[in-house]
Amino acid sequence: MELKYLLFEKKENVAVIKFNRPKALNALNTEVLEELDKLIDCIKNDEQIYVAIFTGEGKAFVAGADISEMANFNADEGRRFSILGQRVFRKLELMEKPVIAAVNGYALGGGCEFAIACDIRVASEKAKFGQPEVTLGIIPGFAGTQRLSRLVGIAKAKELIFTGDMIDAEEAKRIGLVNKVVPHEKLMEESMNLAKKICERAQLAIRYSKMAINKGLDVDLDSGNDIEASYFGLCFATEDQKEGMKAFLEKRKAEFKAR
Ligand code: CO8
Repeated sequence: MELKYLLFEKKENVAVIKFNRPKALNALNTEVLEELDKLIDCIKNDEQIYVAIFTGEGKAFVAGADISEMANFNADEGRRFSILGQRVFRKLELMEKPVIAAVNGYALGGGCEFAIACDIRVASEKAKFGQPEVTLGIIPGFAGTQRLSRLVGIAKAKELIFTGDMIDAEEAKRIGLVNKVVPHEKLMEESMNLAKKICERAQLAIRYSKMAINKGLDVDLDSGNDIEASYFGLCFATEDQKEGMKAFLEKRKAEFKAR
């Protein structure tokens, strides 16, 4: 697949994707979103890929949606751009494989929304987060009004969105926006270590966990428990469950095969 704005490489079972439009601080325009859309399909369909890591080239992770592209939008164009971003981010969220955002720098507006659509966020101590849309006369449009409040709570989400203030990595960690803050030069190593640890586990069990957590977030507890029970049952139809439990009883390390 030809990529203009994204760098893609596979390191064993880990896909590493870099937003690569550093002159515009990796801002998301229609072309980038369309590339991302296709790349997510490739990652989803590649059986060798267990985990994906997204990061950014240069001083930004992603400094938001592309302001030069949006500047002359009319209402319909704005709505369609929002729907495009929402659809692509939702596809990433619904992909069963775990996705880590290795946030190297600015994660603003659509960049913060993208990081939130990933499963786990590891931040460099240089990372900065924010939803500055109201400083531009718009609101978050790639599901930031929805996911941010689910992640950090309504009050913090409203504070960040109403003020447009930027917060640093430590503050983002404190409010639960990121999982972990690491020294800048260790960002990829730490993210890769996390990805490798996940790769060693039973892959179908991880994918079922992700689906159970994500689907459960949208329903009441009893319905969520039903979802969990269904996925729990499915685990017993996998070879990994047989191997995992057999290995435990034989006091040896399990050898999972993602089946
Ligand atoms: N879009 C387009 N270009 C950008 C963007 C962006 N979001 N961010 C930075 N750039 C460009 C700059 O224009 C500049 O270009 P040039 O060199 O040609 O002048 C280049 O990147 C470097 O940027 P700066 O010179 O500004 O770099 P600084 O280090 O001085 O500042 C900042 C870094 C603080 C990150 C600053 O660039 C900034 O504030 N950027 C904008 C951040 C922002 O407001 N992001 C939110 C955008 S809105 C959004 O994401 C909404 C998402 C939902 C859309 C819904 C659809 C309708």
